[in-house]
Amino acid sequence: MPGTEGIPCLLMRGGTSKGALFLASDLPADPAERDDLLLRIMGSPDPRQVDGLGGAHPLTSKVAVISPSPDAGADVDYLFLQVAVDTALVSSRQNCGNILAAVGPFAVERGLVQPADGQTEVRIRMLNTGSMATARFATPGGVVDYDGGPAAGGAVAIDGVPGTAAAIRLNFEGTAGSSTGALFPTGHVMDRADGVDLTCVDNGMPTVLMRAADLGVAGDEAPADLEANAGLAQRLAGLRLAAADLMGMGDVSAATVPKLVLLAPPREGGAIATRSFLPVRVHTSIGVLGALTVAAGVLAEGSVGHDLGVLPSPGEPFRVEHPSGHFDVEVSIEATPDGYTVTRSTALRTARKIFDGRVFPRP
Ligand code: NQM
Repeated sequence: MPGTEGIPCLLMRGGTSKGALFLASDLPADPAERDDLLLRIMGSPDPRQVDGLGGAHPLTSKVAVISPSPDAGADVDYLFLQVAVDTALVSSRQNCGNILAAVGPFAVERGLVQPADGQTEVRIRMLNTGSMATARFATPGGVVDYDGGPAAGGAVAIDGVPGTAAAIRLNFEGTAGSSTGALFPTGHVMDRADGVDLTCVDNGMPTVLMRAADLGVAGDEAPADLEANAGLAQRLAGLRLAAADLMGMGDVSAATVPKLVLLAPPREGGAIATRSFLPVRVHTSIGVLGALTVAAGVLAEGSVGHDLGVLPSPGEPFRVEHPSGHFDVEVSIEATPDGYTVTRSTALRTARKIFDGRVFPRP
């Protein structure tokens, strides 16, 4: 009886996000029952999530459900669930590349994958979108090194997370059009709605790129200042619905996708400056798939952002500037007779095991 015995749970940071990770076999199989339980575990709905594990922000109210994969090409299946903070909503419509960084280590911690002595690779099937990722991380002596010792090649820092930790290299396959069927789901690299130029692009995260200047902002504001701009929020809400329609995404009024990203010329030597809307709260940095998607969109000639950006030479990382610094991703796209295809999507993250125990949900 879960209420009295608790449910095994690993609380982890993945990239710039934090979430509760579970074995699928420890949760109800029925999605409605599972989601009801997760709301109680995270403490939603409540703006402070005071009665649960959630951190009162979409970036810290996340859940991963992991199981051995029946797919011969994958080690584990990863289902990401966004648990809303102040509404009773759990959504599987979006993926999360930050929490993904914690999935490989979780698979080793829970015995789903046999670690090597040195570096371990875990093939992860992302159930939300059907795309694949390979995570590579240090496991000296068969134990996950979170801190970044010699087997990890030392410790690295990622902007948006204090301190340093061991690198986790994420290599993606099949992210183009993962939720919408095409990298540019409207069939164009640029569209227009409500008098604003848009690039609708999906390299793992359906996203609407717009020029910050077209919305009357500079694109370097602090997240709290953008969130306080009621006129901007109202305009963006309408643009999001219009863009989702163009992308064939149906009714997204209760969904967390598509995301919105305001673009501006880089200010700190990167390729482009970004402010991402999740879609209401503003990201304190940027999502992994969000950054891979921004890069793919901006690289395409004729897109919103292509002329604002300072594009890297082929083979150089694409530096996405965001509110807490920058995020280097490696993305290559190639023009095809039908549009564009993505030939490379990789990113570097870190993760940490914060707490391993049993969680006791409110009744
Ligand atoms: O884009 C936030 C995050 C994310 C998603 C969001 C993510 C990604 O930073 O891959 O990681 O877009 O809601 O955790």
